Amino acid sequence: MFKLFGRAGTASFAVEALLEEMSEPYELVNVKQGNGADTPEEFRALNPLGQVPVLVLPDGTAIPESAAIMIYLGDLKPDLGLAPAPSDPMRAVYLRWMIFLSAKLYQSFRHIYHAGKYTTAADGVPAIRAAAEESLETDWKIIEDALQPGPYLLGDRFSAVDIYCGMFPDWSRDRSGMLDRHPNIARLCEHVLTRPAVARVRDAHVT
Ligand SMILES: N[C@@H](CCC(=O)N[C@@H](CS)C(=O)NCC(=O)O)C(=O)O
Repeated sequence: MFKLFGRAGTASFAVEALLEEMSEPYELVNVKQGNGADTPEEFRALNPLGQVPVLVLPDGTAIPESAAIMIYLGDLKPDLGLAPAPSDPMRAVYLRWMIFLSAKLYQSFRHIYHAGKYTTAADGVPAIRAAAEESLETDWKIIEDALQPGPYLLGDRFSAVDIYCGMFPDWSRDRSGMLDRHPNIARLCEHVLTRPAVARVRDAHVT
């Protein structure tokens, strides 16, 4: 069985939702924020960064990095159609969005919520955070434009990357304002977050 190290309000939401979508059983292990003494020894060995999510495969292989986990799981049961096959031209588009979400949008959020980790200046946090808020606006605009005609990132084809994408608006300080300004993202959320498998886990992640 899979073991997922996660925490409410983090990217373990997307992984849990994908596992539910696949009807894959998993054990969820809650990891407290930080990498302190109360962080399970087992977890620190799996990810020295102390970040969640980390998925441990039935054979014991550990995968940190949310995009890697989403890509791995999306490919696991091809019959479910959760990811374009490697030979499908849409595969490149799919990978592009997985990486954009992980390397760009997620990083904008990290710079907002963990701003102190991105500066050594005693008074550097407000500037890091302000730049990250601007960066985030750029990211939303790029996603919004890509969702035309939509409704998904691969057009009319739902895939695992939409679950990943649909998670991030919940992290916005002003979710409803952001979605008002980005109707295509709002539509994607409407489609994705109402899927029974996704809705089942979302309540535990949204406060
Ligand atoms: N690149 C990593 C980032 C993971 C990450 O930032 N996780 C957050 C929760 S959403 C975390 O564990 N933060 C605690 C920390 O950075 O100390 C991924 O995509 O999984």
